[in-house]
Amino acid sequence: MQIKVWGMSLSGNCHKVRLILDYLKIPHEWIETDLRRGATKTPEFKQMNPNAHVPVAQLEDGSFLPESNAILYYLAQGSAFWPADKLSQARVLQWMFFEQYDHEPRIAVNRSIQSIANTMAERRAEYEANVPKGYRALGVMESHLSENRWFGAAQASIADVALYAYTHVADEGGFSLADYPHIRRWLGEMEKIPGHSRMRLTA
Ligand SMILES: N[C@@H](CCC(=O)N[C@@H](CS)C(=O)NCC(=O)O)C(=O)O
Repeated sequence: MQIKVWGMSLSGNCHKVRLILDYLKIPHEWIETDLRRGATKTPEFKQMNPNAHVPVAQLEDGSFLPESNAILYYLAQGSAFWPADKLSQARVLQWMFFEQYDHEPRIAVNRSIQSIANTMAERRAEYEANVPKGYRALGVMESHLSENRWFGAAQASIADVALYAYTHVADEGGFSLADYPHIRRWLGEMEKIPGHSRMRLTA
C-alpha cells in the first residue's frame, strides 16, 4: 500500500517528513491533522500512536511508525540522505539526537508559545528560560558549520533535514539568526535541494 502520513503542516517535526518525501519523490497521502483541534487525542489516533503526537506514518505493510526522526530514517534507507559508512551513520544519529534533546525543546517550544499555540501569557517563564538554551544550541550548530558544510555526512543527510525543520523558522520563536552566518549559509544550501519547501505560518 501507499505510505500515509498524519501530520500538521505548521509543525516542524511533520515538515521534516514532508521534506524527505518530496526530496525522494516518494508517493504518499498526507492527512492534515490539527492538534489544536484535539485531532491527536481521539481513541482512533491513539491506536496509531499511543503517545498522541504527529507525525505518524503508515508504512507499506500497514504498520504505524511515529517519531519524526525514526520516519526520516525509514524513508531515507537506500538514498543519498543516509550515508553508507558506519561512522557517518553514527554522526548523522549524533545530530538527530542533539536535535531532539537540545534544539527542538527550545526552538520549537518557543515558536509554539509565540506563534502557534499563542500561550505566552501562561508560559512566559518557560519561554524565557528557553532563550539562552536555544541560543546555546544554535551556537553549537554555528561552530560545527564554521568547519563543515553539512551535519554528519559529506553531503546533505537526514541530520540536516531534522535540524532544518525548526532552524529556518527560529525567528517565529523569537530567535534571531543575524549573528549566525554559517547557519544562514547552510539554510540557503538546504533550500537549493530539488523538491524543497519552507514552512509557512499560514499553512
Ligand atoms: N519526538 C516527536 C515529537 C512530536 C511532537 O511533539 N509533535 C507535536 C507537534 S510538533 C504534537 O503532536 N503534539 C500533540 C499535542 O501537543 O497535543 C517527534 O519528533 O515526532
